[in-house]
Amino acid sequence: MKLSASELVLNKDKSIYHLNLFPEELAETIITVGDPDRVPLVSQYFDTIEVKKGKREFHSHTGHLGKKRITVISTGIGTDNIDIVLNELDALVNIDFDSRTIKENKTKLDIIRIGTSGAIQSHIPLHSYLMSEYAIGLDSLLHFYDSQHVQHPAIQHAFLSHTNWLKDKSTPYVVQCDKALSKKFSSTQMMSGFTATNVGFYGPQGRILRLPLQDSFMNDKLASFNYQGMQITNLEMETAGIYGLAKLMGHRAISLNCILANRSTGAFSTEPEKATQGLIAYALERIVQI
Ligand code: R1P
Repeated sequence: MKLSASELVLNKDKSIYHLNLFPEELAETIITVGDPDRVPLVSQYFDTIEVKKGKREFHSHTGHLGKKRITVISTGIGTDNIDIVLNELDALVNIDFDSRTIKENKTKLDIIRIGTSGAIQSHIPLHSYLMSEYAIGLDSLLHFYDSQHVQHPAIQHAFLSHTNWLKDKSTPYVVQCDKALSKKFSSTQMMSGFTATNVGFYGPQGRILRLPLQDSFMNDKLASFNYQGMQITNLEMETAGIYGLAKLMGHRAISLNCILANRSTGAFSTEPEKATQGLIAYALERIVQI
């Protein structure tokens, strides 16, 4: 089936609409970061950089580190942006832009998020590295796709009843990382966690500046949720969307978080850049070995 101009949107030069990339400009190993300024902090380690592109919040550098060809791309904030980034990355490798048809032989991407996050358990120190084994999406992104088969309904039901979750907010979905990739990034330096992904930084993460919350105990309930020994460790804004869409599309994804805040103790890092740089170096060391 031929995808119409309104479904597969290309720029005049035939690059993909938002990411502004041509298929040949994308590597099969992709690092996603939220902040566009983090892109050069990753690519500074590359031996060579062949492509530098940018449009809106989506900035990308493609180059080589050793034998590995890597694209680092910024997603901006939130799973709404993840919908754009994951779909366009997938289109770049699995859709033929000339014929506007889906390719028969699919390419599997490795997608590694290097992000920042706030812990909700008091024992998780600032600057620790946390890999999301599972993620719970408190946004609604995955429900727009035929996605029941990649969700974990038993955990979702337990979460709904433990938190007395207001359905007006969302129906949470639970998704898992790629297990093979998780092995590649694990070490004694890397904690394993269960990440909650939400649609905002303030109310949706239980922060009160001036506005009262619908549930002022939300973070306590998230922290005390325990499903067969599995506890929610941290809050951020992309991981569940990345895991869900990557799995549906047949890609492998892993989310690595540098813990910059502890919401339980009220602490925030005084050296966020240095801490994040450490995680970038850690991730790149392992990416070249994949
Ligand atoms: C909020 O400040 C942003 O930081 C975290 C959240 O997920 C959200 O995107 O990740 P990044 O530092 O990777 O953007």
